[in-house]
This record gives sequence, C-alpha cells and structure tokens, in this order.
Amino acid sequence: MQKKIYIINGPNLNLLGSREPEKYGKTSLKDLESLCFDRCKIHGFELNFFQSNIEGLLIDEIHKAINDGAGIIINAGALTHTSIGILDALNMFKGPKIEIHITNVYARESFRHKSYISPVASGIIAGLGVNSYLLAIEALQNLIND
Ligand code: CA2
Repeated sequence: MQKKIYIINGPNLNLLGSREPEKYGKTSLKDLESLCFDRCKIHGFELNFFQSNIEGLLIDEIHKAINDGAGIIINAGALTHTSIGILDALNMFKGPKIEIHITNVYARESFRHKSYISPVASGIIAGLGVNSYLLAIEALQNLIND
C-alpha cells in the first residue's frame, strides 16, 4: 500500500496567486496542489492536500494524519505564530513533520519570528517560494523511505 502524506495549509493560503504576488508568487493553490501531486507520484506517495481558514478544521486534518499518515507538511499561515492547538495536535503525530513557509518569516515583522510549531517539527523550510513545498516532499522522502 502507498504511504500517505498530508500537506496542510492554513488561513488565507487559498488566495495564493491572486493577491500580493511580489510576496507569495503567482502560483495558485490549485496549481501548487497539482505540482505537489506530481512530485508525490515520483516518490510513490499518496497525497492528501488540504487548506482551511478555520483552526479546528486544520486540527481535524492533523488527527486524520495521526490515523493513517506517514508524514505531514504544514504551512499553518498566521496560526503558526499563535496556535497551541495546532502544536498539541502535531505533537501527537509521531512521524516526520516539516514546517514550511513561502516567505522568509525571519526577514519579516518580529511577530512572525515566533513559531509554536518549530519545537516539534522535524525540520523547517522557509523563504523559497512555493518551492518550499516541493523541497519538503523531498525531505519527507528521505525521512520516510530511507
Ligand atoms: O510565508 C508563509 O508561508 C506564511 O505562512 C504565510 C502566512 C503568514 O501569516 C506567515 O507569517 C508566513 C500568510 C498567508 C497569506 O497567504 C496569502 C497568499 C496570497 C495572497 C495573500 C495572502
């Protein structure tokens, strides 16, 4: 059976490609999903790609990953900097989990320098545009299959 990975996207990332392209790039979330699907296919991963603006739905998705996920890639958006609920849910997931950001959060406002997720992440990728997602899939491939 194929190993399933979860890519979980938080608030406002549904707007990808349509607003602030100088910051977040021109790729839409739909196009990003399809790029991720193609990359997962190469590595033999089944992909569950999810976005929500609602914190509880993101936590529900992490719970699904606890049941059947081999790895998690999460861009929790602004909730990265505030959510103990997401931290607690991620902490219960025992497999590899990669925190990602499109922008370099450390080059931005100081409130973006704090992440509740980083202490439980296997690794962090930030500032590489939507390529952060593809690099995280590569990282999971190493962490899961090696
Ligand atoms: O750089 C990232 O990936 C962030 O997680 C994006 C969040 C921000 O709050 C984090 O500090 C860093 C914001 C997501 C907003 O997404 C948009 C996408 C396109 C247009 C407008 C917003």
